[in-house]
Parts: sequence; structure tokens; C-alpha cells
Amino acid sequence: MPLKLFCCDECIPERKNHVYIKEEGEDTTDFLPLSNIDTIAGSLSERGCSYCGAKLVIGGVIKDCIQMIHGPVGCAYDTWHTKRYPSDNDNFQLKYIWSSDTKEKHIVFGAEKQLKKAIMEAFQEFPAIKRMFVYTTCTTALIGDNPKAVCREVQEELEDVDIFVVECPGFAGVSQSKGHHELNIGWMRDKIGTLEPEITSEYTINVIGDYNIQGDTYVLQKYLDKMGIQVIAHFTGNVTYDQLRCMHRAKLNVVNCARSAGYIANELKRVYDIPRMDVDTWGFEYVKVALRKIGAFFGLEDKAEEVIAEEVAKYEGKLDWYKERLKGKQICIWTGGPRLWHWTKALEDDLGMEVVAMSSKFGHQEDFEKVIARGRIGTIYIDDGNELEFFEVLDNIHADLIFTGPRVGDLVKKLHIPYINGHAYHNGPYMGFEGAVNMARDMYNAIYSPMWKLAGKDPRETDSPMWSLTEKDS
Ligand code: CFM
Repeated sequence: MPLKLFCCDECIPERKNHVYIKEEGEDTTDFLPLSNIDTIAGSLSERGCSYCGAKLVIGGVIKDCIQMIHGPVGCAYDTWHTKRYPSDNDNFQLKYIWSSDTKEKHIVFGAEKQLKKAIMEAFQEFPAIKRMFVYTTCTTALIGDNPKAVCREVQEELEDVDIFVVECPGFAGVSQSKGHHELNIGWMRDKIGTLEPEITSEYTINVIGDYNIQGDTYVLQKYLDKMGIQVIAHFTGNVTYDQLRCMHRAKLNVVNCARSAGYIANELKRVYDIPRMDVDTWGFEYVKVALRKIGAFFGLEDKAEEVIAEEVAKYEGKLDWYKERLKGKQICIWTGGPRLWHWTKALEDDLGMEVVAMSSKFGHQEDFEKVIARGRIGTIYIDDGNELEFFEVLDNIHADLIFTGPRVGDLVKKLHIPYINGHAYHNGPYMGFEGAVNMARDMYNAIYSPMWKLAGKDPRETDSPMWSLTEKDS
């Protein structure tokens, strides 16, 4: 049971149960690090809140609705414009955010009237938009507001609008994962089955758990179009509110991010008997498998092979060029959870890289089962890691590159280790065949950047060419 207590965690020894190093012969039925439980007091967690999981990750991606945040204005601001998920309607969802802007007096007297006023104003200012998401936050949940009643009232008054309320106060659950769950279950309960789609193909699917990060959805859509498959809804990349209401009409649910959206796939199975098929849409070899699985389900094997052959012809040579230069490089993946198991073996198999440390903010037991099964011996697996632990990891291993968020990324850059945005990507999309090449290109550019030769130089050193130049000039 190779648990590890980092030196920096001596005063919080419970952290030992969250760090695991895989040994030869170990299997996940013997041991898993603890996950999806409260952050230990004293550990500076990287996790997000439940509201953030609902709004920033899933609901905020929808391209044609008003995003009304019922709470103080900061909750809206902090989840506005920070995630790169474009849309084909000129990025409406990235441009705007709305807030009921609750203040002290609303905490004392209630904020429902304030919410109604904000909703009415928003619909008036954007008369073409008839759909809305309303999110609760810590404050408005604590004072016991009833936003559902407010929204029912508005719907009766305005008639042509449709509003969905997510009860996702930040304090609910232990991480953003709770917000994913709330939104999945709420949407299933309130909205799925309330509209019928136009069916244009006998092969219909939902793509679940893909958020069009820098265009991922467009890549997948292109392959599926070529196979003659109709996507009823992408949950939730480049999707409309009304498309998501029609998810009950798909014959198959294809699930990529099982963590954030496995719930809705399970509910669609339970209620509508739609089968769930889990795939990996990142990774050159994994995408082949994904397309073959979808093809096999519908008897479209030939179509899948055609798409694969066409894409491989275009991109395999490029990937090989990067593989030559990236093989043997050691990297860390410190993101939310699923990308650990989607990426680790893909990077090893496609590019010959070695993933030496992985940290998941909010993965559950099943995510650790998957990542440890797919990961290497000797790799460090961390649940809910904190910054001090990250620095200690870097003292103990060699890393050529780190996939993480901009905050930790900027810190590791100070250690002269390149980082790539593992959440919103550097220059995506990263999904599909072309995405695998983009990811390899970004890694290559990061690792081989000539900037690293300068980064270690102190201009005050007398032998530094930069310094001597300045001295001569003066
Ligand atoms: Fe799924 Fe995601 Fe992720 Fe995620 Fe996230 Fe994300 Fe992530 Mo950042 S839905 S769980 S809550 S793949 S925002 S697009 S990158 S931590 S590993």
C-alpha cells in the first residue's frame, strides 16, 4: 500500500490517504487514494465550488440563453469569459453574463423581487433571446430564496420564454463535481422530453461531456456528419437550449467526460432506455476506437473506416514528426480528473511520453480506478493536491512539461518548467486526430522554446551578454 505523506504535509497527516504511488503488482481492488470527500482543513485546495461546476463547466457553454446568476455580482464576474468554449453564433455565451446583484438589504429582506427585476430587465434588453438559466449561489440559498417560484411567475407573464433553475449554492458538496450532478439531474427532471426534434437520419446520438473547448465539438461533428449520424444534442458544446430538451430522441449516448455528465447518460438509460457508450475523444489511437465503436453500433463500420483512413492520411505524418521529438519526455497532468485517464495512456501510446505525476481536483473513486489502471508504475497519483505538494513533487521527479491551469502554470514557469493549459488548452482543439497533433505541437513548442535558455539567466551577472551590452552602451 504505497501511500505517501509529503514533507510539506507533516502538520496535516491525513493527506497521506490522498497520495498514492503505483507499485509493481498493485491493483486498484487492493487500494485507492481517498477522493471526493471534504478537503482537509489546512490544505490549500485547488477545487472549485458547486456553482462553478454548474455554470462555468456545463450551463455557461449553451449558446443561446441568458445566464442569470442569482447572488452577489462577484459570482457572475468570476465565471465570465474565463473558459474558452466558442460557438457558431458569434460567441454570445462568452460575451455576456447577468447577475441579480444582491446586496446586504436583500440578505435581510429577501432577494426574490430583485431576481425578478433582473430577469425582466435581461429579457427586455435582449428581446431575441427567449431562454434563460438561473443559478443560485451561497448567499441566495442561505437566505432561502425560492427562484423556481419567481421563474414560474415570469414564465406565466412573458409566455414565450423558458427558464431553467439550477440549485447549486457554492457550499453544496465538496467540489465543483456537485454542481455537475445538480445540473445533470435537474435538466433531466425538468427539461428533457419537453420538445421534439426534427429527425433527419436513422442514426441519432447525443454527444455527452464535450464542451467545445477551443472547437472540440466542431471536430467531432465533422466526423459524425461524414458518417451520416445526426447529433440531437451535444451536452453542451455549441448547443442550443432547445436541442438539449430533445435528448430523449437519440438512439445512443456517446459519453466522453463521464465525470461531469455520466449522470445524465445514466438517467437517459433508466428513463428512456437509451444505451450509454463511453469513449475517449482525445488521443490519436483512442479516436479510432471511438469511431469504430459508434460505427459498429449502427452497422456503419465502413463509414467509420473511411473517416479514419482520411484523417490518418492527413495527420499521421505530422504526429510522427512530433513523436520523434517528444518521446521519452516526462510530464505531469494536474487537472480536474477525467483528463488524467483520457490522456495518460494516449500520450504514452501515441507519442512515447511518460506521465510521472497526476493530480485530480475532484475525481471520484471510478476516476482513480481508471487512471491508476491506465497509468504507469512509479507514477504519483494525487487527490485534491495543493500547491506545496506540487512543488515537492517537482523536487523529487524530473518534469519536462506540466499540463495544469494558468494559476499553477505561472508558478511552475518561475521554476523554468513549461506548462500548457490543461483546462482550456493553448492552441486547440485537442480532440480528434487533428487535436492530437495540435496537442503534440503545443507540447513541442513549450518544451523546445528558446525562451528557456534565457529564463535561467540573471541579467546582473557580468558574463551575461545582455548586461555587458547595457554597460557598454552607457
Ligand atoms: Fe470533464 Fe471538462 Fe474535466 Fe470537468 Fe473541469 Fe474542464 Fe477539467 Mo477544467 S467537464 S471533468 S469540471 S473534462 S473545467 S472541460 S478541464 S477541471 S478534467
